[in-house]
Amino acid sequence: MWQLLVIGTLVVVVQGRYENINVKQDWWETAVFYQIYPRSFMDSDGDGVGDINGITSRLEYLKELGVDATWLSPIFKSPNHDFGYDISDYYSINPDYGTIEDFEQLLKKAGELNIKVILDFVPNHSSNESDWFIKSSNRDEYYSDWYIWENGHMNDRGQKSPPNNWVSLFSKSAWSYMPSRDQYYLHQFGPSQPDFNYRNPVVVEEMKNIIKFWLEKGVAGMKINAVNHLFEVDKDVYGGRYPNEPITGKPGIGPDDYGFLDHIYTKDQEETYDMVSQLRDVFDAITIRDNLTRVMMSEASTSIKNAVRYYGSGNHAGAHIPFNLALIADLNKNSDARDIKYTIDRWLTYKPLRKQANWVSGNHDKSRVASRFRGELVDAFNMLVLLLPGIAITYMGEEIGMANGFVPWSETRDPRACRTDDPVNFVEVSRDPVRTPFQWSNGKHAGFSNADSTWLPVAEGYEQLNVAAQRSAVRSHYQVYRSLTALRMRPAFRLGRYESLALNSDVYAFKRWYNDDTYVVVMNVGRVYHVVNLTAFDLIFGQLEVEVSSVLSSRTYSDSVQANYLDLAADEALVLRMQV
Ligand SMILES: *[C@@H]1O[C@H](CO)[C@@H](O)[C@H](O)[C@H]1NC(C)=O
Ligand SMILES: *[C@@H]1O[C@H](CO)[C@@H](O)[C@H](O)[C@H]1NC(C)=O
Ligand SMILES: *[C@@H]1O[C@H](CO)[C@@H](O)[C@H](O)[C@H]1NC(C)=O
Ligand SMILES: CC(=O)N[C@H]1CO[C@H](CO)[C@@H](O)[C@@H]1O
Repeated sequence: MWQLLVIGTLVVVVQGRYENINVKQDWWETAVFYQIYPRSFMDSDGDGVGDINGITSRLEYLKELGVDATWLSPIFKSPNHDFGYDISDYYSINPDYGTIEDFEQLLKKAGELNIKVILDFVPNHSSNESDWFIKSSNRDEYYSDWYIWENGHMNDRGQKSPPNNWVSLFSKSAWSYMPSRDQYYLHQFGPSQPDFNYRNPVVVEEMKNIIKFWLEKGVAGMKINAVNHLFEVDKDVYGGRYPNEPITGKPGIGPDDYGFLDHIYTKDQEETYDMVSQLRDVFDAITIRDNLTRVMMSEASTSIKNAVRYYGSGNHAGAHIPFNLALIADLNKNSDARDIKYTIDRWLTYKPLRKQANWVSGNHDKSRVASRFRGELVDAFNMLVLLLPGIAITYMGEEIGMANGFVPWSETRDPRACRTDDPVNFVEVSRDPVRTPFQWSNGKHAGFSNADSTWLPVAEGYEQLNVAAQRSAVRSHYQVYRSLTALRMRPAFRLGRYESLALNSDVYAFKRWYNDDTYVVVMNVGRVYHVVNLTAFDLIFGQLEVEVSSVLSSRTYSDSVQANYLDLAADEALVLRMQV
């Protein structure tokens, strides 16, 4: 077995270097995906909330960036307790965002521009205002068992209390009482997001129908949200009662906090992987029929070993693109070049050999790159996302280096922040700062809307930091981003091999090559100047030419540098090409 593995690896090496350049790749395999949070992208009708026609009006911008596909955070009907992540009707469009005709128009225009559209699907829970949940809470025969209902307990003081100690991701009990059934329902997220019962086959059928419905409409794929929360432990194994989760004992965490418990019964359950494979079959059936791949993306915040299981194994295909959240979860302000190398190489090590990697540097839940690291490293992170092997996934605004906005308590909308009831510490969990309106120009509300006020305030500094300014500037994050998407079309980035080094604790570098075309991407993520010697890489010597340089670099396109003596300013990041 061991020998077979070694031989298999060698074959890959040989093929990687000498294969014909016309290697067949499916459309998604090296695509750039751009996440749009529709509420904050572009408001076309002046109500202060972004919408579908707004997106349609800006599809050319995506084209200009070199984006192949966009995935939209949920646009389905929702009372917006969690801004679309609580869906009340999976078959219709949220009127805040427009109509089904508007969406069809978006698909049409996107098709003309050859931009694929992916929808975000939230299968773990519906809204508490969906007909399904309302019927279920009234014990309607057909829907009664669609959600997780449990009897409460009487506590010592004779008061009704939740079935067990489970805590929601949005803090406090994961159970809420419903008088109409005199029972509690489970919600792993907010109380407006009751969890579906995946042990009910009728529910599973409905979920497959939803996917089918939107794929038939012409979307190129779906992103399956929070997939590792689909199942809870089988209570029948525990005598018909859901067991308490063990306490982590982490210091400084109270019983209302999600981190108080070790979530061994409410996430990453074994049944999840088979469910993902069943959902994948729905995508494949339509892919085969139309001879056009419909992609399944999946999102799970979990350990690396669980994360790579979403690729599937053997005859059980998983997602095409299980999100790799390592650049978000494993790196922070204090990370140095060695941490970056370790994080990237670790993911590539765990990833199944023949599958495509993917790189995500941000989303609508996580602090922006300019704030999570620092503004000077925006280009370096875009180089990672766009030039590492595999798929690139960009959250809107990262291409211009948007930073977290400031949203005071009085204007806070995120239910995760509101649930804390804490006008001081809410900032630690609020996701509003990464959802502030997109910065198009230095005009009113940054060109996002001409309403009197917008649903979240525009971030400070938009007068300087916006698309219009960066478009007309000679050097800007936007220009760097475009150069990178153009560069990644080359075989060295689409098909080439990867090798990396931490040249010292501040300088991370990687090499990508295909046949004789060789590149080195090098970034000084430290705060001081360094001289490095790139000949530490095999077959790197002589002169290299600058292809792309970070905004603050003193170097520009086609400058020459010496491999054995490269001086890098603090924060400087370069893409270099070997001269032959
Ligand atoms: C749904 O949940 C939200 C938030 O907890 C609550 O304000 C609302 O009244 C609930 N709606 C129904 C129909 O139960
Ligand atoms: C399917 O599409 C690919 C290119 O997209 C084409 O090469 C192939 O011939 C098609 N197969 C069939 C059966 O139409
Ligand atoms: C760079 O490294 C190579 C070999 O690793 C060495 O021969 C050379 O002297 C080094 N150059 C400088 C300027 O330190
Ligand atoms: C990255 C992502 O999709 N996060 C979502 C996970 O699911 C919860 C509940 O549906 C949302 O609130 C997050 O935004």
